[in-house]
Amino acid sequence: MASQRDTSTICIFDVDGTLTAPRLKICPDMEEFLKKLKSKVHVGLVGGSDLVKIEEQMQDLEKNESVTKKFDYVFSENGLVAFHNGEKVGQENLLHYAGEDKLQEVINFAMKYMSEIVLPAKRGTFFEFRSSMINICPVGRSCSQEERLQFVEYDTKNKMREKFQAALIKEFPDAGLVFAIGGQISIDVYPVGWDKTFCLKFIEKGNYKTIHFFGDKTDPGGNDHEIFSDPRTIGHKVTSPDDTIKQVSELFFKD
Ligand code: M1P
Repeated sequence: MASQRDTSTICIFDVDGTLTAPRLKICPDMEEFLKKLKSKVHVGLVGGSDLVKIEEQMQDLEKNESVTKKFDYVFSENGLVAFHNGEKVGQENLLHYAGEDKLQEVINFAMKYMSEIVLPAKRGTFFEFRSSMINICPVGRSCSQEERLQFVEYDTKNKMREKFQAALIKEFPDAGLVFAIGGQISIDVYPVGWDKTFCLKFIEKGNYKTIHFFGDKTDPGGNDHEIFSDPRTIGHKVTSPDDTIKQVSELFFKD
């Protein structure tokens, strides 16, 4: 007899570095694994990226089905844009919340800071203004995959983003904004509280007994830290998509 789906448990996954390699597409093994997991428990995604990027990475191109319909919950921009069973259930607006003046101060400071550093490459789109956050990208979001990896190597050695993050925090201590190192090449800026714990307000409506969270950027300053350490979740730190499969298998597919 097929085992019943446990509707009192949900697994929430970060996307980049947890389900996929950073900014790359989901691999078939992971796709299969998530389908299998979905037959056991509820499954949700929470990414820092906007929905367009999460769709690019997670979409089942053969079926041309939106990612929002494939999982119980899909949260883009940390859950500030939220979907439940394919329906949009929430969307916040950074500009309304923070106001033009404050955002321009941050953008102007960041432009000045970035104009004074030399990197292995600088391309285009240094700021991406999303519904609920500003993504600041010193190499430029239009860089190639090769230039992305070149930046990662440079940043690992020189701690460029950590220094930039520290400068932003020092300049705007009371702005009510968080400056988080989310992915490989950028810094996310959003109001305090608009981190990934924001998605829990939707999850809580599902009355789950157990909420597992899996993410790779779980250390302080990383964009998985708050939800990983939130008392409402059981946090799991993973090191790669393969490690995610390993840890989830130990929890749900032991025999
Ligand atoms: O992993 C989530 C992050 O993904 C991208 O980061 P990067 O391009 O720096 O690797 C961005 O979309 C970022 O906002 C997001 O947090």
